[in-house]
Amino acid sequence: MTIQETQLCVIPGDGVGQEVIPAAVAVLRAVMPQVQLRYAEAGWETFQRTGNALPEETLAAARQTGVVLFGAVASPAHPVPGYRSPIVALRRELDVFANLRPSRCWPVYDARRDIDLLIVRENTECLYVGRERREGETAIAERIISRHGSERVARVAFQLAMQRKGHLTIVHKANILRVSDGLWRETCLAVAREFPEVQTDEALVDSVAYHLVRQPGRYDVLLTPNLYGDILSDLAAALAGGLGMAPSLSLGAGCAIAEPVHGAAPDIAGRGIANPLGAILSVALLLRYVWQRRDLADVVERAVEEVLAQGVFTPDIAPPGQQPVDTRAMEQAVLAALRA
Ligand code: GGG
Repeated sequence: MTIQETQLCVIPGDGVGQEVIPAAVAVLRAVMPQVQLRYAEAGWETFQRTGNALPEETLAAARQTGVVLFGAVASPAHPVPGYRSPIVALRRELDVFANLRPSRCWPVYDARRDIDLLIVRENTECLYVGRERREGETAIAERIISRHGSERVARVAFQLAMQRKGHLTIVHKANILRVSDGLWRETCLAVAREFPEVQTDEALVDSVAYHLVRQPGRYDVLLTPNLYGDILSDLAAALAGGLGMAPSLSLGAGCAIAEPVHGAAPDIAGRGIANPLGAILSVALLLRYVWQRRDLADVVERAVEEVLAQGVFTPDIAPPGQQPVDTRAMEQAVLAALRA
C-alpha cells in the first residue's frame, strides 16, 4: 500500500462527524486544491441501513488512497449481533500502529499556557486486542504487548522526538506489570540506544498523570502503550483547551488515518454547534506528517490560532458570558483567516 499524495478517502461517520468533517475538507481544499476526495461511509447509521458498519467498498477506498480522514463513530455500548466498531476494524485493517496526539496551548480561556507535548500511543495491542471472556463470575481480558509492536511505534516516536525538542519519556507500569510492561520498557529502551541525540527518560504512568496536571511543560514526547495513551491524551486535551480542539493521526506503513479525538457526541449531534477545530487540526497533521507539507500545516495552525485570538469560539470553548458561534461560522472564520 502506498500513499497517493493527492488522494484522500473521507469518512464522516456518525453524529457530529457529519458536521465537522465538511469544515475540515473545506480547509484542506483551501490550502491544497488539487486533493482528490473519495467519500465513503461507515458507522452505526451505516450498519442500521446496510447491515455492515464498514462496507467492503469503504475498506477498498481506504486501501486504495492509503489516507483517510475519519469523523467519528458511535457504537452502541451493548453487544449487537454482526456489529463491530468500524474505526477499530479500520485501524486494524490498515495496521496504523502509531497514534499521534499532540496537545499544545491554544488561546482558549481555560487552556494551560505551559503545555506543548506529543503523545505517541501504540495503536494495535494492549487491552485493545479485544480478547475478553467470562469464566463464570470472573471476567478476563488479555493484554498483548509484543517486541515487534513496541519496537515499531518506538521508532516512530523517537524520529518525531528528533523533529521536536529531542526529549522522550517512556511511559509504563513495569513495577507491577513486570512481564508485559517489562517487555515494553526493555524494547523502548533498546530503541532509545539507536537515537543517542534524544534525551530519554522513563516514568510510571500514574506519576505521569500527576505531573501532567502539575507541570505539563516537563514533557515533550510521551511514548505509551495503548491504554495509557488513551487515558493520558484525554487528560492532556483537557489541559490544552478541551476535546473539541484535539486532533489525532494514526500512522502505519504507507497509510494513515486522521481523525479528531472526540467521538460522535450524540448529545449535541444535529445542532450544528460542534467544534470543527479538532478535525481541522487533524488535517494539519496529515499535511505535516503524511504529505510532508509542513508549510501548509503551519498555515492551517496559524489560521486556527488567529481565529481563536480574535475571540471566535464554539460553545465548548467559549468563556462564560461570551456568545459562541456555530460549526459553520467557525469554518468560515478559519477560511477567512487563510485568505487574509
Ligand atoms: N474520532 C474518534 C472517535 O470516533 N472516537 C470514538 C470511538 O473511537 N468510538 C469507538 C466506537 O464507537 O466504536
